[in-house]
Amino acid sequence: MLKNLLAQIADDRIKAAYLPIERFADVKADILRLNETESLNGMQKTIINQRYVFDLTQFNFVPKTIIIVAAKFELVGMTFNYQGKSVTDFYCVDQSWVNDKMKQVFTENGYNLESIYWLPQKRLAVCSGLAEYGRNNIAYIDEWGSFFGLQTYVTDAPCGEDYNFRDVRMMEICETCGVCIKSCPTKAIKDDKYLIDCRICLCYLVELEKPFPDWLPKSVIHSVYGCYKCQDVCPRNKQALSNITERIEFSEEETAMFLAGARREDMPATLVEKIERLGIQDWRLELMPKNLGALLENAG
Ligand code: B12
Repeated sequence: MLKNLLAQIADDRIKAAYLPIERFADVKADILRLNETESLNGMQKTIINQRYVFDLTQFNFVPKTIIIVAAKFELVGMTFNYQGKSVTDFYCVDQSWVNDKMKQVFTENGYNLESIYWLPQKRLAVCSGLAEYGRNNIAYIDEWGSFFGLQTYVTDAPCGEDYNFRDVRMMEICETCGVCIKSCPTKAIKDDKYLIDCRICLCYLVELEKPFPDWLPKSVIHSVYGCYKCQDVCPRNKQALSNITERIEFSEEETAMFLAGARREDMPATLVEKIERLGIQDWRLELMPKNLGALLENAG
């Protein structure tokens, strides 16, 4: 049944798996065990104990199934030109249409469907057979590497018996590779434990609406919206990274607008079109002055 519903959304940019709602208890119990077996930092404790709380009574329908959707990122190159400097970066563009399409198909077939962000998305993707963990704590799918986003939904459509459920697992290649550990600019990926130190992960520092901490060598900042070092060097990502076929060029004036913290409504239509193609027209623009500024400084 669920297979038939998902067939109506079939697209080569998405892959989906599903689990009966009862299985979530197993996943949650495994995660809560980390409280005892790992020395978690405050952020990890908050996520595990206060965010990944999944209350079935919050819905106005009886959830029967969790659906996990992996949506391939489109990698779009960006070039910023400013005062004679030119810096390149890339952005992972979401498949933003998936949510609406899921809603439409399930509603048309008489079911309720709610998107929920605060579920252990990577772990659910791995346990449902959709993905495998990499040593860098990111989930991988064979031909896409790690360049995809995850979406999770609950629905009252019955799951049926044709689902997979397996223990959490890491890709075999990671057992002996370790290049992500070596390349992590802030040493957030640890040799002796699987969980990363998320408070020093460059992605976190870049996303934070605060200046970079003093201990961080500014020379390591290489992207406006995150860090790609552990994914860049990963042998499982070679193919995905060769797929950057589109590049958006930002002129001197456009780059200056980003640096000045311009919002969407302050921008000319030509620039709005570019930021909307990337999907950065929201809060992401607020990160531009800090991060693009650092990138341009690094360009000498
Ligand atoms: C908080 C968060 C962050 C934080 C902390 C990330 C972290 N790894 O600790 C920061 C800001 C640093 C971050 C960065 C990134 N994030 Co993020 N992030 C999240 C968020 C909101 C929660 C994840 C989390 O911290 N959970 C708590 C921790 C404890 O759980 P966990 O990371 O799943 O870890 C599990 C495993 O470690 C497993 N486990 C425990 N022991 C062991 C042992 C072994 C051997 C194995 C295999 C597993 C295992 O159990 C843990 C609990 O499930 C999720 C969305 C969501 N709802 O889950 C997105 C999410 C994980 N992020 C995502 C992305 C894309 C990124 C970045 C790649 C973005 C970028 N390049 O700029 C980086 C990757 C950094 C990295 N190396 O992990 C995607 C991942 C897609 C994918 N392909 O895997 C998600 C799912 C968002 C989405 N909806 O698409 N992120």
